Amino acid sequence: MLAPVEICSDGRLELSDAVKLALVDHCGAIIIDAPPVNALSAAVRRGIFESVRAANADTAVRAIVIACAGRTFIAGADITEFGKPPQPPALNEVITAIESSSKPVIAAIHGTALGGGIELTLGCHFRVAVKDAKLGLPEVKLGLLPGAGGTQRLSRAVGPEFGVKMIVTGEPIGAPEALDHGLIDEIVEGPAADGAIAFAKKVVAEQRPLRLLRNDDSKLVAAKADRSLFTAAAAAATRKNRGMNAPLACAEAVSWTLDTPFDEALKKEREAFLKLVADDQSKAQRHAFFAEREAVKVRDVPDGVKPRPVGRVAIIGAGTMGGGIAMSFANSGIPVTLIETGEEQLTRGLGMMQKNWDATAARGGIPADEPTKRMALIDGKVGIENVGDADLVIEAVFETMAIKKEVFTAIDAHARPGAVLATNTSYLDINEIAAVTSRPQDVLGMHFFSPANIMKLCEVVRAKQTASDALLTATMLAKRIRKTPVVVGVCHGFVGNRMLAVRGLQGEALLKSGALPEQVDAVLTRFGFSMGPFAMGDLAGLDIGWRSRQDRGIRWDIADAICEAGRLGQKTSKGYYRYEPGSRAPIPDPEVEQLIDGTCKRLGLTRRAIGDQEILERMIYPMINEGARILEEKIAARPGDIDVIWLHGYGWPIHRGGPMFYADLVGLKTIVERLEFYARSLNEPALRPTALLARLAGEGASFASLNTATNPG
Ligand code: T1G
Repeated sequence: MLAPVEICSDGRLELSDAVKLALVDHCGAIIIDAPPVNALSAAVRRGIFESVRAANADTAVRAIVIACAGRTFIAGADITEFGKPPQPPALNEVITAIESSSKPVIAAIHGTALGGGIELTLGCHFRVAVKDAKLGLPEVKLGLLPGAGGTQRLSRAVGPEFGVKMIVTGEPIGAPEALDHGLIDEIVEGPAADGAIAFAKKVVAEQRPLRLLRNDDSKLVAAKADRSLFTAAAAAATRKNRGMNAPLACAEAVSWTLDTPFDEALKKEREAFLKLVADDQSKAQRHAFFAEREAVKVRDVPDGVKPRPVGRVAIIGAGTMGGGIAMSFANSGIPVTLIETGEEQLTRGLGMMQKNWDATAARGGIPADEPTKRMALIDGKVGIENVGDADLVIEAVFETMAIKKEVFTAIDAHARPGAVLATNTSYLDINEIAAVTSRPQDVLGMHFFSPANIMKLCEVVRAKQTASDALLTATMLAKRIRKTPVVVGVCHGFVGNRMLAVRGLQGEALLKSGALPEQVDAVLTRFGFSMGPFAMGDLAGLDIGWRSRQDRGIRWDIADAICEAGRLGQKTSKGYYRYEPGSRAPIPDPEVEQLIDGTCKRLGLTRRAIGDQEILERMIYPMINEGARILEEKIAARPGDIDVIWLHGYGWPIHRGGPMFYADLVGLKTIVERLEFYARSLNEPALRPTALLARLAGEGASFASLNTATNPG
C-alpha cells in the first residue's frame, strides 16, 4: 500500500525531495529532482506514480508533462538497487499508470535519457526532446535487457529492425535521429519542460488522439510479413557478442514483438530480465561500471586541496605515443605545444595526426571540419625550451632511463614554476626521474596506452614526493579528456604491465611444457579476449619485450629464440605465427613448432600434451596472485582499480569483470589450491600464493571486501 500524500495549498504536490508536481498553464508538470542523474530509485518511482494519479484526479489539469531538473532526464533504473529486495512500485507499474492516464502525458527529454528513463517515456503518449539530447537503452552494457517494456514498446515506435540494433548495441542516438525514426514527436527549444508544456497545449487544443505504443503495431507490419528483415538486423547486431549472454537475450526479446501478444511478451521480458540480473556476467558488468567510477576518485587528499588550472599542455615527443596523447587533448579542445628535437620528426608527427583525423572524418566519426579545428590547437615547436607556457608537461620519449633523465633536466630548467611534470613511461622508476629535478613534488607518471587517442586507460603514477594537488590535476585532466584514470604507485611496470609480464612468463612456460601459441591464444579468446597474447605480441612487435629483457639481463629461451630467428611479429611477416603479404591474419607456422621443440631439446625439457583448463589456470591465476601482491605493496588501492586497469588497458572481457572480480567468482580457495599444485608440480616457487591471497582464502573472504581502501603511495 503506498503512503498517502497531501496536495499542497499552492497546487503543488510535495511527495518527497525527489519528485514535485506543479500546476502550470493547466498542465500537471511532474518534475523529478534526484541528483546526480535522476535514476529511478524507489522514491522517484513512487513520486511519479502518485503524481500521475493526483494530476489525473485534478480537474484543473488538462495534460501532464514529465520532466527532470539537473543535467539530464532519467538515466535509468537505480543500479544500486539491483540484487536488493524490490521496493514498490515497480517501474512497470509506474509505466502502466502513465498509460492508463485519461489525459495526455508528454515526456520532456534533455541530457542523456537512458534505460528505464526511455522505457518510462515509451509509456507516455508523446515524447519531445531538446536538440542535443541523447536517447538510449544501454542495459546490454550491464549484461541486462530493458526490463520495463522497452523490448516490446521501442520497436512499436521505431520498427523492429532499428529497435533490435538500439537494444543489442546499447548505443544512444541523438534527438534528430530519434525524430527521424519516430522515437520522439518533436524537437523543442530548451528548457525541455517549457517546450513540452507548449507541445502539451497544442495536443489539447488540437484534441490529438492519445496513441499508446502498446496498442500500435503499425511499425511491425513489414517485419511480420517478412521476418528476414528482423533476423538480418538481429544477426548483424549480435555478431560480435563473444560469449556474452545479454546481446542474444536482447535480440530474442525484441523478436517477441513479431509473434507474441503484448502482455504475454511483457511477462517473458520480466522473466528474461530477472535471469540476467542473477547471471554472473551481469554482476561482472555492473561491478565494472561502479569500479570505474570509484577508481577516478582520488582519496586521502587533504580537504581543500584543489587541482591546478591547466590551460595548455606541452608534449615532448611526436612519435606514436606523443602524437596520440596530443590528439587526446586536442579532441577535448585543450591547446597543445608539441615538441620534437628536429623539424623532420615534428613534421612527421603532425602529418600522422592530420592523417588520423582525416580518416576519422572520412568515416563520419567526426564532422568534416574537425580535423582542421583540432590541428589548429596543436602548436609544433623544436626544442624543450618551448615548454615555458604549459601548465602540464608530458614527456613521451624513448623508454630508457638515461634519456628520460636528460629530458627532465631540460624540462626542469624551462618549465614554468607550478607546472605539473608527467612522464609517460611504461615501466621506469619515477622517483629516480623526479630526483633529477628541483621540483619532485610536481613530478608524476601519466601512463597512456597505445593507441593513446583511443585507449581509455591512464595509469596516474604517484611518486614518493608527488604533491596532492599535482595528483589531482593529472587525474581530473585525464577524466576531462575522457580517459579512465587510475592512481597507482611506483614499481616496475606499475600495475597493468607488471601483471602482463607475469602472464607473459607463464605463456613462455606453457610453450616449454608442451602447448603451442595457437592453443594458448584459442583458450584466451574463448575466455573472451579479442586477441590471444601471442598474436598480440606479433601485432605490437616482439622486439619491444626482447629489448626490455636484454636491458634487464633476462632471457626467455623461446621468446628470445623467436626474435633471434628474425621473427619480430607482423612487421617481419612472421613471429609466433606467419602472415601472408598484406594480411594480419595469424597462421600457425610449423617452423615455430620446430623452433620450440629444438629449444626445449637443447634445454633437456620433455614436452607433453597440455589441457585447455591448465592453460587457462596457468595464464590467469598467477596474474591474480600478482594483483594480490600489488595490493599488499599498496601499488594499487583497491582490487576494483586493478580490474579497471585490465578492462580498459588490456582488453579483459567486460563480462568477466576484471581479474580480481573473476577470482572471487572462481573462489579464492580454489585459486590457492591450484597455485600450490602448479608451484609443486612445476617446481615454480614463484607461483606460490602470496600472503594476502592465502589469508583471504583461509578466511573464506573475497577481494571485493577490500574495495573500500584508500589510494596508494
Ligand atoms: N543508477 C545509479 N547510479 C548511477 C546511475 C544509475 N543508473 N548512472 C549513474 N550513476 C551514478 C554514478 O555511479 C556516479 O555516482 C554518478 O551517477 C555520475 O555518473 C529497468 C534495468 C548517465 C551517461 O546504464 O551511463 O535502466 O560516483 O560518473 O560521466 O530496463 O552515468 O558520483 O557517486 O557516469 O556524466 C540503465 C548508466 C540502467 C546508465 C552520466 N542506465 N549511467 O555519465 O557521470 S539499467 C544506464 C551512465 C535500467 C531498465 C534497466 C552515466 C551517464 P558517483 P557518471 P557521467
